[in-house]
Amino acid sequence: MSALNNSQTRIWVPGHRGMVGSAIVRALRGAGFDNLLLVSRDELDLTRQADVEAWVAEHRPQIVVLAAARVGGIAANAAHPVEFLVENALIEINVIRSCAEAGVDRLLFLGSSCIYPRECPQPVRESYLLTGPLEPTNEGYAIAKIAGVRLCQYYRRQYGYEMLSIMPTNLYGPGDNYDLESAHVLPALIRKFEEARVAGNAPVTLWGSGRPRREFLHADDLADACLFLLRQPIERLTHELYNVGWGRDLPIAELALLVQELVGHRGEIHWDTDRPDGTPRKLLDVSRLQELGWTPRIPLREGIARTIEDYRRETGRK
Ligand code: GFB
Repeated sequence: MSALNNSQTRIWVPGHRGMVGSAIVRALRGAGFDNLLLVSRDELDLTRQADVEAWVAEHRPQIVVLAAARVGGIAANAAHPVEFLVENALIEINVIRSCAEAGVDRLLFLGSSCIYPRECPQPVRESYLLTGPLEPTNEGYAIAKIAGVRLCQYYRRQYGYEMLSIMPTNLYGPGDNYDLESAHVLPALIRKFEEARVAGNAPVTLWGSGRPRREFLHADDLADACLFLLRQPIERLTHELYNVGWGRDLPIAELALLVQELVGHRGEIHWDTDRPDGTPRKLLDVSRLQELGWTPRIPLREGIARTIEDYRRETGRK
């Protein structure tokens, strides 16, 4: 049976204010699901075990899409491994365990492609998990996410809960973090090129060599994949882990030229090679999800153009 029975199904989206969580809420509402359980961080701190247990026992969500996480780009991850490991592990264990104890129908856990070994063959298949050392710049975050993936697997295998994990590639979209020290590359590029354009096409300094390759997926496509998986009968979901992406990547230097063109900046680009490159490549093998019948819809060029519009609206330039 599908987990999404009717429009009155109680669905909890922890992390609903974030870029990914808010995209999932938009998708659920757009599909007619309006019995959403949304609780903000001020009302419920997901790192506090007793509070999470009490809230879940009271509200008894039937479906959970766990989108709450401490996230950040390469610099934030490298500088704060303690917080990335501790906060994410606490959120995952508290939410997943409380939901199991309250008898949740289905739980979808959102991981990240950085859980896979740094040097694994490309494209990265789900089966490569835990076959080699991790990328050091985000090891703390990756270890927490691996714990969440495994916890869902264990609950499914040991107790039969419908818990599964999806591994999105690098995500972008409206409501992203544009703080330059903690942002991911795409929002950082949009802000840097836009500010430089406004300043009369000043030069832009980017990080690393520009050679690492990355794959990007719009948050609305990820949300669509979540809905797709929630609608599948569990018998079709024979795997515990599904990669989500395009299965296509590009070098950061090429991404920079694309953002520069779409922003309309006409100036120099400098590369600060004192900043880390991170993992050389993490292209996902997306055949598992494709075989089930799901593919993304928002091409990179269009997605970036939309995100630039969103950014200009948010910063009052439009
Ligand atoms: O997106 P990003 O911060 O993280 O960086 P990761 C991707 C690549 O873009 C790196 C380069 O090679 C950066 O050096 N880059 C160039 C920049 N200019 C910039 C810039 O101005 N800002 C940023 N941030 N990068 C993260 C992980 O890895 O990816 C997380 O740390 C998570 O754990 C996330 O998995 C999806 O792709 O390297």
